[in-house]
Amino acid sequence: MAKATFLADKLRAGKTVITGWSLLPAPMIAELFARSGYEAVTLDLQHGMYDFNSACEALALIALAGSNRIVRLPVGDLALTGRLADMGAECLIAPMVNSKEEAQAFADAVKYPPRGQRSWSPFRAAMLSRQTSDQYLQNANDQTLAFAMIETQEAIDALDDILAVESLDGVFVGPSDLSLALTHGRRLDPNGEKTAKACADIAAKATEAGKIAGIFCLNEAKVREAVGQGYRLISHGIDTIFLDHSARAALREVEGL
Ligand code: 3PY
Ligand code: MG
Repeated sequence: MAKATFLADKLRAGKTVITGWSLLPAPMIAELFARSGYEAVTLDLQHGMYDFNSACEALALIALAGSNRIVRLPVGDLALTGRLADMGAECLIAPMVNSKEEAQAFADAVKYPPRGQRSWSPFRAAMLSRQTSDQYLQNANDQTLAFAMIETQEAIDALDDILAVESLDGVFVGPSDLSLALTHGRRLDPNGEKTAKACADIAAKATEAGKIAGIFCLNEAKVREAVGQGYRLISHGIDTIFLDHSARAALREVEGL
């Protein structure tokens, strides 16, 4: 059986990883992303419809198809953080992290002592990463990534402190919420100039602090811009949008017959 290739190793080696983004809780959709060649697939438990059971199933199918496994958590859910790490998520993205304390509590839920306070029993994660429990214990803190989302004014104000949390591996920018924060709620402008400038600043600071920078992108131009800004974990391709666009296009082809 092929040896697992860990997301953490790729990102720490400076590789750019593009992740598909799945909101629809049919695990085979996540598998389709993986089989179509996406190097990683993210299951969205914040704004998507995944629950614990559908996420568990999808994580296994992504692993089976040979891609890397990422979850975006619901806001502030430390219990689910540990449970999804146990079920084989290699990277956990926590939304709306606004302070050093919140970043620390989240990273503590991802890492085993002495680096954190994750509780032991990763039988599924060990299985999916093809390791014995002893091997898993030895490697888990390096192989299981904690990313805090930076998407509020509070987070920007606390960025240096958040980046100083040692056990945090990276930050992940949510440009939509960030644009709302930057315009005091007046404008949703994830692709705008002001948002782009803030994204560039966050990537520069993260890289300087030795953290991995990640970002949610809504089009190809934004992916290119993000790569140039130093982002390495980049989402591009959302199942709901794929389906919506394809359904409209298919219907247009036969409309009026
Ligand atoms: C944002 O852009 O705010 C996100 O969280 C992406 O889903
Ligand atoms: Mg957001």
